[in-house]
This record gives sequence, C-alpha cells and structure tokens, in this order.
Amino acid sequence: MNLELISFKLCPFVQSSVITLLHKGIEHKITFIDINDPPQWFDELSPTGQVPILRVDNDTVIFESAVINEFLNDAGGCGMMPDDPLQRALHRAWIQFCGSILGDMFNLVGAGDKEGFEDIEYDILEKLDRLEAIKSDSACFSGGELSLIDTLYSGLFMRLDLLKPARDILDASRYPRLAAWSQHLLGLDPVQNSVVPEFSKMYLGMVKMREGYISQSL
Ligand SMILES: N[C@@H](CCC(=O)N[C@@H](CS)C(=O)NCC(=O)O)C(=O)O
Repeated sequence: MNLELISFKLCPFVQSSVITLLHKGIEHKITFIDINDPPQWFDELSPTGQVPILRVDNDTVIFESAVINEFLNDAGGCGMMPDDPLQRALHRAWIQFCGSILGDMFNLVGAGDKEGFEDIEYDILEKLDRLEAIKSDSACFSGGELSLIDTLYSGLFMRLDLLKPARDILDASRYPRLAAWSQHLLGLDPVQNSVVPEFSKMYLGMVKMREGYISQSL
C-alpha cells in the first residue's frame, strides 16, 4: 500500500497521524503544504479543505485525523485502540475532547487582550480539570503502551510545553497526572520525530506573528 500524508508543519492533527505512522513503523511519504495558501490540487482533494488527508495508492483520499489514524491502526495490525467497545468509545470521545482543547489553544494564542486571553484560558483549564479527573496513573492514557488517543494529546502537550515560559497552563501542582503523562509522551521517539526539526521556532514564530496577549511574554 502506497501512503502519502498531506501535512502542514504546525498542525497537531497531522502530527497525531505522523506519530501513528512512526509508532507502527508504516512506510509513508509526507508532502507539506502551506494551509494558508494551499495549492489547487489540495483544494480538489480535501473535502473539508483541511489537513491531514491521506492518499492511499494515489487514488483514494481519507480525511479527518481520527479516521485516518483508525485506518492506520486497523491496516497496521491494531493495538492502538482498546478491544472493548465501551473503552473504544471512551477513547474516541476523549480524542474529540482534545480536538476541542486544540481549537481553544488556537484562539488563545490569538487573543488580543488580557481579559480575552483569560476567558479562553479558563475554558482550557476547566477542560484539563476534567481530563485530570479521569486520567489514571499509567504512563500513557491507558496502560504503558501508546494508543491513538496519546498521539493527539502529544501535540497538545508539545504546544503547552513551548508556551510554558510565558504561561504555565499545565501546572503540575494542579494537574499532576497530566503533567506526568505529558512528560512521558514528550520523551518518546515517535513523538519527538513527528515534527520538523525547526518546529519549536516555527510554532513560537507563529504565536508571535499573531501578536496576541501571550506574545508579549515570549
Ligand atoms: N477535525 C480535523 C481538524 C483538522 C484541522 O483543524 N486542520 C487545520 C490545520 S491544524 C486546517 O487544515 N485548517 C484549515 C482550514 O480549516 O481551512 C481533523 O481532525 O483532521
């Protein structure tokens, strides 16, 4: 099977698919685009206009990172989703929850003043409270092995870590389990290799370019 992942270097959803590919050792090619100025072929291929999309054998396109990742897991011998239907449903639900936090994060770094920033931050902190309440003590989301859910939270934790000098959102005293989970994930090879070498500089550059309230502290 020939796999081509269409990527934007700063996208956490793409990153979750790259982590899945790397963790499973699936051969693939990555093609980068600028999502702010996408080429026409991409507009034609992506039904939502969003990355990631996965081209399979040059003719079929799969979109939505959660769907792409489940496909990669199914095609690559499974193991990154629980077998139990209830647990699978819970993993899917908490993956969507992460998508909502990532949406908040995007708005947070663009928030222009202290009040707007703190309103969005409050929503994020509340979501993290809920996540902390259900997170077990295990190294990954459930148990010691990487699941699909870990792949998306890795991208969130990477971005929170980069913002830490300006704002310690994932405060270890408020979120001890999430902080330990983050530290574990960020140390893993597939997570570290899931972004381009210049990722930190690019991400912080993007935050500064948006000239939001937080950019003054970076
Ligand atoms: N639900 C989508 C979200 C993907 C997403 O938000 N991608 C962003 C980049 S990080 C994008 O392509 N934005 C361009 C747009 O919305 O037009 C997924 O999980 O694949």
